[in-house]
Amino acid sequence: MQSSLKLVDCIIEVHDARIPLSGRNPLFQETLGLKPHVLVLNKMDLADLKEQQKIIQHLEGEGLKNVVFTNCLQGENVKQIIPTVTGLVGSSCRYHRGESLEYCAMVIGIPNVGKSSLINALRRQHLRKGKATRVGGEPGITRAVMSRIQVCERPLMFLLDTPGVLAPRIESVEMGLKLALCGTVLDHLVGEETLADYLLYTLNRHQLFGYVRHYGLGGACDDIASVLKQVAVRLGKTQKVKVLTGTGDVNVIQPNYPAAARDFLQTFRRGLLGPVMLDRDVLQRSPVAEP
Ligand SMILES: Nc1nc2c(ncn2[C@@H]2O[C@H](COP(=O)(O)OP(=O)(O)O)[C@@H](O)[C@H]2O)c(=O)[nH]1
Ligand SMILES: [Mg+2]
Repeated sequence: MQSSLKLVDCIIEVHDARIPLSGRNPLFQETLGLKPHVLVLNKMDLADLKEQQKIIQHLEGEGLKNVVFTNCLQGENVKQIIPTVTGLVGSSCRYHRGESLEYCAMVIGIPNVGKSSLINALRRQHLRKGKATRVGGEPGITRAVMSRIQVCERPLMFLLDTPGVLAPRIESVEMGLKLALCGTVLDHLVGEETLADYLLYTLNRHQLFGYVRHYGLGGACDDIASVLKQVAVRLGKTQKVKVLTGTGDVNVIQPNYPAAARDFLQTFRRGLLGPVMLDRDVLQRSPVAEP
């Protein structure tokens, strides 16, 4: 990735719009410094963007001036990216070159934020061609084969068709949990039940009670065991087990907690529990510094 970055005129960094302030790998910023950079906050359909201006100000404070919110599944705002890139490359004096020269951009980001989906969406929008790269639900499925895809005629612009995969920067346990909720870290590394517990805590704190409706629960609850038990019963994920007691065998219904936790997480990730802003606490904690 380091060597291909040298050939690139612009970096398109993709990140998850639900965690606009968490988990980005700052490494390349030092490495690249002067290269034009666009931050694409993808999965906007899953994000609560009521405080979009605050997010943009916050990112500006970190020196990120070119931010585009997208939904790569619907192609929303994807059209804004290439004009932003050409504008940046055109106005950066280091890259003032003859008109005939072509541009090359590279997509980078942490796993599962939608890098491949963005490459596909750009290709669809600009050349009306179908799938360019594989898209996968598990982090790290993209293979390392380097070729270029044309994404624009005028100016002639190419995109490396293999995104650069960065490791997320995990500064705290909570940041790690947010990253895991967004699917950027393999679930089993955290444990699905731990993650489900953090999800329930977050939904309650943000007063997002869609889960109560979705699973037909009696009401909001902050006890994960109780919620998962009800979810398991709802989904029919239970099993009868014989328990030996002093007075003989008794059949008890045992909920399948891991299956319930998995369903809870999947339902959340599909957006069925409503949009979220997992970095709301960061936005509230640190008021935007005056320039
Ligand atoms: N809801 C939603 N899902 C998306 C969006 N973009 C990508 N995805 C999904 O996110 C998952 C990871 O996408 P992928 O492009 O493979 O991510 P990569 O690992 O960064 O290349 C896939 O299941 C995609 O369908 C989006 O804008 N909205
Ligand atoms: Mg990929």
